[in-house]
Amino acid sequence: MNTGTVIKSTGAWYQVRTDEPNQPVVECRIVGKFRLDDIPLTNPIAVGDRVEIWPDEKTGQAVIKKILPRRNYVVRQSPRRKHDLHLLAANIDQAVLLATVAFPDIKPGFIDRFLLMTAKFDIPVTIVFNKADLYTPEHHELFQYVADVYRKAGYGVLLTSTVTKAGLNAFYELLKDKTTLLSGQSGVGKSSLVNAIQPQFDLRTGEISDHSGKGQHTTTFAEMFELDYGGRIIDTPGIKMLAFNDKDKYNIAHSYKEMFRYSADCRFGGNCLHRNEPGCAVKAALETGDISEMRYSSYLGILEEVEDQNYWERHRGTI
Ligand SMILES: Nc1nc2c(ncn2[C@@H]2O[C@H](COP(=O)(O)OP(=O)(O)OP(=O)(O)O)[C@@H](O)[C@H]2O)c(=O)[nH]1
Ligand SMILES: [Mg+2]
Ligand SMILES: [Zn+2]
Repeated sequence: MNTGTVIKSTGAWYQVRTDEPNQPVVECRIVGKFRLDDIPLTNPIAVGDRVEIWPDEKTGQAVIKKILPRRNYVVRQSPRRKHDLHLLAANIDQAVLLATVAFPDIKPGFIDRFLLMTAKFDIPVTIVFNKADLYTPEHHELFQYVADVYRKAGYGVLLTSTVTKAGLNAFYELLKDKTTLLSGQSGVGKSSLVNAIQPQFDLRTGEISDHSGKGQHTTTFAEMFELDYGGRIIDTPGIKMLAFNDKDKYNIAHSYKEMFRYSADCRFGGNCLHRNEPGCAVKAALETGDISEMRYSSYLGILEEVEDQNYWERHRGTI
C-alpha cells in the first residue's frame, strides 16, 4: 500500500504522485462507490485528493481504494446532470479566479457564484484580472470599480498581462508554497498565466475563435503542477456556466462576506434575507454605499434562482 496525491484525473484514470520521493507517477483505477454528503458525484475523486493505492491482486494494476479525509474541497453543480455534483479540487490553500474585463465577456454573477463555491470552507480567493494589455480607458475604469468592490468585500485583486508581463511578479509570489486552484471562464488565459511564470510546463493554450468569445476549452482535464520555487498549481478547464445549488437560501447571504459582517446588526439577525425586512443593516449599508449595488443585485438574482429551484422541486409532479 502507498499513499499519494491525485495530480490528474481523466475520468477513467487517475494519476497519483506517491509520497515517496523520486517515484514515477502511478496510473490508477478506482473501485467502489464514492459520494459526497450523500449526493452523487460525476467524478468521485478530484485533483488534490489524498488517497491510498493498492496493487490489484489479479492484474497488478494500481487501484485507489480509499480517499483520506479532505480538509476542504470546491464543488459545483454538474453542468450536465443538475442533481449531481462535480468536484473541482480538494485540499487547497487558496483559489485564484481568473477573469478579464476585456475579452471574453464576464458573465454577470460569475465571480459571485464562484465566491459562493469557495465560501463553505472559507477558502481565500484572489480575483486576478488578466489581459490588461487589451484594456481601453473604459476597461480600466471598470476594472478599478470592480477591484474596489471586491477588495472592500474582503478578497484579493490583481491585474496581470501575459503579454506585457504586468503583475506577474505579484502572481508568482501569491503562489509560493501554497496549493492553488486556478479557475475561470474558458479563454481568460489560465494556462497562459501558468506558462508565463513556469515556461517549462509548456501548457497548451488556445485561440478564441468563435464569435461568442466563449472559447474552446483548450484545457480538458484538471492537473496539478509542482512549482520549481515551492507550491503547486492546479490548472483546470474553463467553466462555461455556474449554477448555485445550495438549497438553504440563508447560506447565500452568509457567504457574501460583507453582507455577513453587517447582518449581525439586522433586526432579524441570521434570519434576515436583506430584502424588505424591517431594521435591515445590509439595506442601510447599501444606502450609504458601504455595500455595492453590483454585489447586492447579484445576491438578489441568486436568491431568486434558488427559490425558483426549490419551488419547482417541491411541486414536482403536481404542476
Ligand atoms: N492579449 C492577451 N491575450 C492573452 C493573455 N493571456 C492569455 N491570452 C490569450 O488568450 C487565449 C486563451 O488563453 P488560454 O491560456 O488557453 O486560456 P485558458 O483560460 O487556459 O482557456 P481554457 O483552457 O479553455 O479554459 C490565448 O490566445 C492566449 O494567447 C494576455 O494577458 N493578453
Ligand atoms: Mg487552459
Ligand atoms: Zn438584513
